[in-house]
Amino acid sequence: MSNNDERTFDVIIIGTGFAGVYGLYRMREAGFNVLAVEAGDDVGGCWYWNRYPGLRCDVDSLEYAYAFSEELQKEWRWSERYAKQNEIQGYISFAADRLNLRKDIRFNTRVKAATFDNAANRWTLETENGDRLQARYVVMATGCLSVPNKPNIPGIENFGGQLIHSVQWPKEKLDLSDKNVAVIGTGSTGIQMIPLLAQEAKHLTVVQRTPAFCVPARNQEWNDARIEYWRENYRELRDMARNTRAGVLHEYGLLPAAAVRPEDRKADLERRWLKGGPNVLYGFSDLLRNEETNELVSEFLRGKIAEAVKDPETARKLMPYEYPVGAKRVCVGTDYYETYNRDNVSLIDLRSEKLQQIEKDGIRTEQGFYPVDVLILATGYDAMTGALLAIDIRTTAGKSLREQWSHGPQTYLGLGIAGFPNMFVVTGPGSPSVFSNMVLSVEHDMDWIAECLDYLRERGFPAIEADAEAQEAWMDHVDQLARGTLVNKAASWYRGANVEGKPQKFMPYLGGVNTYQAKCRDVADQGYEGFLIGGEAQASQPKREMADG
Ligand code: N01
Repeated sequence: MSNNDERTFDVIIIGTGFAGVYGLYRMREAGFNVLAVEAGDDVGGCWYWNRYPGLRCDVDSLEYAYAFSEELQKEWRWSERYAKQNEIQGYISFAADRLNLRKDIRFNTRVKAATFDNAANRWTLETENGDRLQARYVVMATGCLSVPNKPNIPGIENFGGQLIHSVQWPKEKLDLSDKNVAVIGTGSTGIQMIPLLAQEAKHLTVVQRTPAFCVPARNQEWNDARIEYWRENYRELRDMARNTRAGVLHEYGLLPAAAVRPEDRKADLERRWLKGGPNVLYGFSDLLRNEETNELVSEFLRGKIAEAVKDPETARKLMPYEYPVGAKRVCVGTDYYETYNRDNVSLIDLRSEKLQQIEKDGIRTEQGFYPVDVLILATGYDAMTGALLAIDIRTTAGKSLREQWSHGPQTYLGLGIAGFPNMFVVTGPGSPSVFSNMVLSVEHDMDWIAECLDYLRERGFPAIEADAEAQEAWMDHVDQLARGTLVNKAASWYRGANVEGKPQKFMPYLGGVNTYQAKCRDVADQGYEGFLIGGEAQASQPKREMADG
């Protein structure tokens, strides 16, 4: 394949994580001429880039897997409830090999610009290697959590030791045995790595800006009976998951807390706590809508911190009070709180101990100096919009996505963007995405896109674009759903609050996976209602036609 490909592909997919790998297969099976491009040198997306110690998924592995293929399901055996990074990356890689996809993936190819020619109905992609690629449709499978957030921490440029962002963890093993290590950030990433770093490092200093709620994983190896049960029933089980609000087979309590007797509430929380994973958050139906319910669960979780951490002062520092539980992502960890009982672990709680600056060999706060040889930024991502806006996306009609989203993202169903024809986003802002089982959601989105492209092909329509009015109505709906809950009471990455200067707007759709997928189905059944379909109609007329399509 030459670098400057003269061909116009039907579809180019950007990214080969779970979404891109499935999308490539799905589009190919539908008879499209499809290419995937990937910045890394292997498939896996976030599971390729991230390889920090302790990284696992916090959705059961049997559910955090493709559902579309009986063969994949039968041939792959997950070893544990919460699979490790290398096992998940291995699985995506296995799928790519088994489905013979690699020949249609260009690795080490990062797209830097994409321009839609409104007259020719064609996208041209420019890569950092200087290649140009053309396609009628582009599918952004670039991931919600892929661009690292590197905050401007005072003095960080003066640090003389080894500085690592969790997303760019070195491939070679780090020997930390005689090192003073510090971690900045106590989200899911920090919480997974902290217990393991504490076991390895001479001393570990944790810098906490906001404490997270962390529930115990209670990870375990799968036994054969469990695996067999899933293999035999996997179609039904996956369909059941699709019909839930998170796309995961949690045990969803149907009642608000007020409808449950006080003694039963506590017993149910305890039972769920022992079961492990996020189940403890699904006991009451109104956790995210009712402040009293939320406080009840928050207080239960704070009580667990007090039980786990021996020093009451440290325990108090680790307790979140400033936001409702669930309004920031609840973390799933192993021995996280217990780690603070170790002699070689210190906690800098920035709420009570102000950071002055990072210096050449450590961290200076108002209360002291902490020597550091290795400084780890577990500071998260420019989530949901970062990877899309990292590409300069424009049209010859004068649109720029960076300009259009300067006040926050706007999409129709998370899938289409008004003003940008023939471009689809997978798990985009305005879809359940990060509030769902991502694997289930990416499969849904890719299926929907492939069916839509098939519809256009059958009818000879060369262009489709989200209608601006439908988009506005959808985003109002997304906003209303968030306003009906407590989620706006936290400075979370769901709202862009973690990145300096980013517009703050709650981005995921909170109506549930089941409702969302039904809505997408209706839109398709109504001839892609809310989309403008343009071009030379050879069959039935679309509902509305694009002005210049
Ligand atoms: O990132 P985060 P993450 N000074 O943004 C702190 C998924 N994931 O990589 O809370 C000091 O959650 C920041 O503080 P604050 C999962 O969806 C899944 O941990 O903003 N601190 C916070 O403590 C997750 O939610 C898995 O006040 C600063 C931390 O850095 C998402 O990825 C594993 C700071 C960032 O936490 C992101 O998780 C890992 C500053 N200037 C990740 N800036 C699993 O499947 C930021 N912080 C298990």
